[in-house]
Amino acid sequence: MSDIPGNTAQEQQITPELRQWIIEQAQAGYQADAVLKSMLASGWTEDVAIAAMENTLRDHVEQQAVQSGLAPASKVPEPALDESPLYIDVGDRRVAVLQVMASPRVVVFGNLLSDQECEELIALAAPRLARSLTVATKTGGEEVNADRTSSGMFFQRGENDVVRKLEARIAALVNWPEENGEGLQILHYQPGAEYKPHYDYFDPNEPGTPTILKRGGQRVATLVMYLGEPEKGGGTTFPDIHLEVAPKRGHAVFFSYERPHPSTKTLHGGAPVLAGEKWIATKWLREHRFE
Ligand code: PD2
Ligand code: ZN
Repeated sequence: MSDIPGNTAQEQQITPELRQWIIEQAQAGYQADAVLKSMLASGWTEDVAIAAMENTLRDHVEQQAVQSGLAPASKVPEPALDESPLYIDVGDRRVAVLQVMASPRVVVFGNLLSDQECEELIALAAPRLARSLTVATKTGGEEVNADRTSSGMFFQRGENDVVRKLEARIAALVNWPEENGEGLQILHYQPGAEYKPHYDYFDPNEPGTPTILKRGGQRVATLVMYLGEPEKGGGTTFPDIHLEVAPKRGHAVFFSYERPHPSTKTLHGGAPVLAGEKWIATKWLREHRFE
């Protein structure tokens, strides 16, 4: 590994030369812990060295992405996980943090909904179910899609007590304004039903997308909440990262995507239900107020 530039460790200043050195070490294939060790040996304090590495590499990756023609990253919803809490207090409930992945950002929560709330949502939705539609990206309208064999419905934002309570809870959990959320969607999957892998953001290259974006900008995060568990199958899969989240009642999986691009690795699907029935509620979060 090359020498660390300058003799600034006493002042702990992140100079452009230091930033350049950090980028070069990463490009040369040195792992983060080796680079950190080298900085510590030169007198850097751990906090400053870690922050310098994280900030420098994050900015660099973002710069490269924009230079290669990608849209700049959007701000995204994010739960407060900095101190690795086991629970997040969302006002009326303590939500358990069960699993956290940094990139892509995927977080599995437990105890987001009570059994009674799950049952109430299912009962209110059941009489209003219809075969699920997906957004027709060619036109901006909606269409039946063989890749999505569930049935579903949307609640209006704030439509009833249980929806209002849940929406306030979600806003507190992921630090995102309630008004940027689409209405809660309830989906019901019977045996054999599935939702083939897809991205939840709107494809910027589709002609219908500009119309869709007028209602609140891009989707930037998704929260899938499990209301009723099947006996087998029905997990939420993330093929790029070989992850499958079990559809356990009261649990939820959150994931965010800072630009509408596959580099976010947020391809995901609902695996076929093999036995029993699966019920979920999905909350899609937009960049801006959703009208
Ligand atoms: O039901 C699911 O697990 C699932 C999978 C993929 C739901 C959604 N996407 C969605 O509602 O966007
Ligand atoms: Zn989805």
